[in-house]
Amino acid sequence: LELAERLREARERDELQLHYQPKVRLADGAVVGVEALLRWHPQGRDPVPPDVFVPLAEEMGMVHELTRWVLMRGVREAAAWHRDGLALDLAVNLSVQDLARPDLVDEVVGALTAWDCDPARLTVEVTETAMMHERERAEDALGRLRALGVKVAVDDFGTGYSSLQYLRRLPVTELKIDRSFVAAMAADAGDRAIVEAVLGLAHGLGLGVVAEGVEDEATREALHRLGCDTAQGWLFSRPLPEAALRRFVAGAA
Ligand code: G
Ligand code: G
Ligand code: NA
Ligand code: MN
Repeated sequence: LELAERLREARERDELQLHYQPKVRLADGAVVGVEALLRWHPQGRDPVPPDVFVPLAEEMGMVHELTRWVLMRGVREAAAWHRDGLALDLAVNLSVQDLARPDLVDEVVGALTAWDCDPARLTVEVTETAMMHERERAEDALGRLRALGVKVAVDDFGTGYSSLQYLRRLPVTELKIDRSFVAAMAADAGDRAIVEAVLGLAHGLGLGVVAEGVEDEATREALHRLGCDTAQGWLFSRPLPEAALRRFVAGAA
């Protein structure tokens, strides 16, 4: 309960931060985008990991406040990168509760307008479980975002309850292959087969693919051989604070 009270005050107390994990194009190593990941460091305490406080915020019905903050901060920083000539896409995670509320699209538009950011530079990441849970509203909200030019990624693909039929109907542009399949693919033929099947599915449907959780060179190599476009993971970079991200991109260019 104490943690919950502190979370309510985290924004006012300036305890939230965004870190950015690079998404790398495998063909040439270029950083093509970043995923924004929320960090919370309560004053005078250890940081609380997002897989603890995001579910807590969901329980408390305050995840929309976090999402609004992430959108405003992330889009503001992305617009500054673009003005500085850094062509980086920004991906923001949405929770299932974001899909269920009627003001999501207005809020995304509000952030893009406030910072004068090109909608085509923004991707929202939604887990397949969240999409399936909120089918109707997800289809509506994501369709409206797509119509504005915002891209839609299916996060943690392969781990949730999903229907391929529905995937075809949803306005998605990208599949993110969950790291549980990617981690061992260089050594495990079964995992490799799954990754290959997802790549085939994505390409057949005209979708982009991001492999998550690439931690070693052998995995990068295997993904590149299988025709995967883009990857994310500790091999390239951990999620970084904004200033460190700029240094990373400058070094990779
Ligand atoms: O940042 P880390 O890699 O530890 O993320 C752990 C989990 O928290 C992931 O499932 C990630 O999607 C989720 N997460 C991180 N930042 C956000 C955010 O801004 N919004 C939502 N909804 N989830 C987030
Ligand atoms: O659920 P989502 O895919 O949004 O979560 C991203 C999570 O994965 C974050 O917690 C991030 O820190 C973590 N992550 C990113 N790259 C790697 C990696 O290469 N290995 C591992 N183990 N975790 C990673
Ligand atoms: Na994500
Ligand atoms: Mn993921």
